[in-house]
Amino acid sequence: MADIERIVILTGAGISAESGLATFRGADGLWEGRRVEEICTPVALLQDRELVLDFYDQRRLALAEVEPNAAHRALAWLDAHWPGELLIVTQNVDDLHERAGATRMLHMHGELLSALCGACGTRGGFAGTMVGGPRCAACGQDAMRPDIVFFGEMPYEMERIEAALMAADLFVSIGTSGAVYPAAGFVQSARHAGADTLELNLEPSAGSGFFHETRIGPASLLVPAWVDEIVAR
Ligand code: BV8
Ligand code: ZN
Repeated sequence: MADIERIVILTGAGISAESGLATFRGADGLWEGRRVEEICTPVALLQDRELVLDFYDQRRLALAEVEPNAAHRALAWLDAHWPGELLIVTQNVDDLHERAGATRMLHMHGELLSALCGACGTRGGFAGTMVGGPRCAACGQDAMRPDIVFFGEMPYEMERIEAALMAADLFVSIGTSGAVYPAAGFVQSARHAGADTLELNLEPSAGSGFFHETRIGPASLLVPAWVDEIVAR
């Protein structure tokens, strides 16, 4: 690999699987028999508000039962010690990267521990349950929703992400099936901009063909090994 200075790391549900959080498209990838593509939409929020709020309430409450795993901790260590540019772009809405200590990161699909007012757009930290929950503190309307990017909605911080991909020397994708865009297209953007591209995943993904290298295995083993390798270069 050429000299590496600027790294972009994309993570998906697979990095949190060994912490006990269900992935989307694994065997357990359904919620009460519904697919995430059916629940995670603005229409579902309008038509079946309680079901959507409960889907996120349950996942928000489950955060208290889980801990970051060795993969989150290895990335947090790299974040703290890597002298060059580094950005962790997570598709995940859990707080396991933060709890492991990562700081140079962003949640492109939103966060369980944040609420958004559908009426006035106010966003803020939220830790409770939304079913029968509070009204918006800013505008007083009963329009609180999870601060989650639904299908058909624009992911957060896309300009910052695209700038990082254009400048990257190395793009690493960890624990994602490559099923959801625009995240699934990041590898192509990075590669087109001249970055080396590496995939660490439990099984080949929809995007594996776009990576210079794919390593197959659990994140808790592959990620610490990759961090050791990149700092020893
Ligand atoms: C947008 C919310 C445009 C949070 C999510 C047709 C109709 C409508 C839309 C579209 C369409 N065609 C394409 C689209 C666009 C759509 C899309 O891509 N749809 C797909 C289904 C075809 N995308 C969007 O709508 C996006 N927005 O395009 O906006 C726009 C443009 C201008 C203006 C306005 C709008 C928004 C996408 C975000 C949707 N929100 N989630 C939540 O509920 O969590 S998506 C959801 O899936 C999650 O966020 C997750 O991040 C994402 C991807 O899932 P993965 O993280 O990859 O998880 P998955 O289970 O799939 O895979 C896990 C992987 O880990 C597996 O490969 C497995 O092997 C591996 N693994 C398992 N265990 C381990 C492991 N790896 C390592 N170690 C282990 N132990
Ligand atoms: Zn409001």
